[in-house]
Amino acid sequence: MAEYQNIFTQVQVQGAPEMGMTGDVATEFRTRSASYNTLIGKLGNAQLGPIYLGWFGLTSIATGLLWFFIVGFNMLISVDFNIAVFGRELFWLALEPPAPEYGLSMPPLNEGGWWVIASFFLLISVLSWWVRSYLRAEELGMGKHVCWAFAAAIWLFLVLGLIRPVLMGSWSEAVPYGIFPHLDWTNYFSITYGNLFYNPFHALSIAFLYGSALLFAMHGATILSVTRFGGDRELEQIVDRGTASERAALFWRWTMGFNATMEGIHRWAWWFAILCPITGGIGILLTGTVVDDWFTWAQIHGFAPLN
Ligand code: 07D
Ligand code: 07D
Repeated sequence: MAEYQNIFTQVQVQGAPEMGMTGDVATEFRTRSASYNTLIGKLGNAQLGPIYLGWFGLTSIATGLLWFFIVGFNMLISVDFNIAVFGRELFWLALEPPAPEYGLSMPPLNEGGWWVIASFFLLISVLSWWVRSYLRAEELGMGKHVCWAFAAAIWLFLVLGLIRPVLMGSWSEAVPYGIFPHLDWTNYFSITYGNLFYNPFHALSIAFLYGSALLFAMHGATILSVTRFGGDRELEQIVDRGTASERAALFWRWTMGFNATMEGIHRWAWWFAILCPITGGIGILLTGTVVDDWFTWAQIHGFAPLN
């Protein structure tokens, strides 16, 4: 038996599953049963289910699968349905957007038409999953912080695949579906527009990405280090501050002169996380529409050498 227990190291008690709120909460689309899995219990909560589907969840899964199969079949066609080649080259296969000459028109299916159709389904899928996250939070009387954070990621996704291509007048500007092909696109984008490192919004996005990782590490580590004093009951510590909070706060004041609060650290994390794709989306939106060459732009603004 472990020496002490907290919510991260709990003994896996497997009794009647926790079915969640009933009362005012709609139950008709919720599965009726739940099960336990000891292995996933070592990573998080051992209980699997109940799960809520509802119309937006079902729409999202159905359109997501349509996107997945359209992409998959196009990849299979590109290797003449040879499963061995498909397996070997999966990471390099792609469904590419149409060529520039088609602009925003509908091209023949095999020249980007399938890309347009697949993208339509992916759009519906991602947006309905967002609505689902909003409605589930609403139903449980929660704040909408998760939904707005997800919306920040969707902003970058929309800029990359919809808003910027429409502003540029061509689907060919959008990202291909494929593992390495989408990395090639990213590299090519940077080269085409004169090195994305000189785009200040790319820099801001990186600062928030690195900052998010640092804050997550600091917060996770801090809470784990005071769980023996009840620090993992974070919200209780906000309303009734115990020595866990006092120690954690003092630790940070000792080491860097300043401490976040039990509540505030989650706001720091939320803002850093959402600002990564928000600033990133602004940077991509400006590229090719307002600024054609970031290196030249940086020379004009005095932070790249004039040769
Ligand atoms: C860990 C949560 C789970 C999500 C996962 C992703 C798919 C795609 C596609 C079979 C952190 C599931 C993946 C459903 C399957 C097919 C055709 C999230 C976690 C595990 N990228 N990107 C990856 C996407 C863009 C870039 C990996 C999506 C931009 C670089 C994965 C999008 C640019 C690198 C992936 C998207 C860009 C990656 C791991 C959409 C600039 C890597 C992702 C919809 C931002 C890394 C081989 C991960 C890699 C990687 C998915 C967009 C750059 C396949 C869905 C266009 C430089 N990207 N990406 O863990 O290993 O995310 O690539 O916008 O090095 Mg990407
Ligand atoms: C993609 C949000 C959309 C995703 C959604 C999820 C599904 C699947 C399935 C769960 C990630 C939909 C999910 C459909 C669900 C399952 C199973 C978020 C996404 C809605 N860069 N770069 C960034 C760095 C260079 C380039 C951001 C570093 C080079 C381009 C980030 C370096 C060149 C773009 C970042 C570096 C280049 C970016 C992404 C270093 C290439 C973008 C932030 C050290 C040679 C994107 C403004 C993010 C952006 C972006 C980091 C270098 C190109 C901070 C650290 C110079 C074209 N780069 N980069 O959250 O916003 O992405 O740029 O060299 O578009 Mg970069």
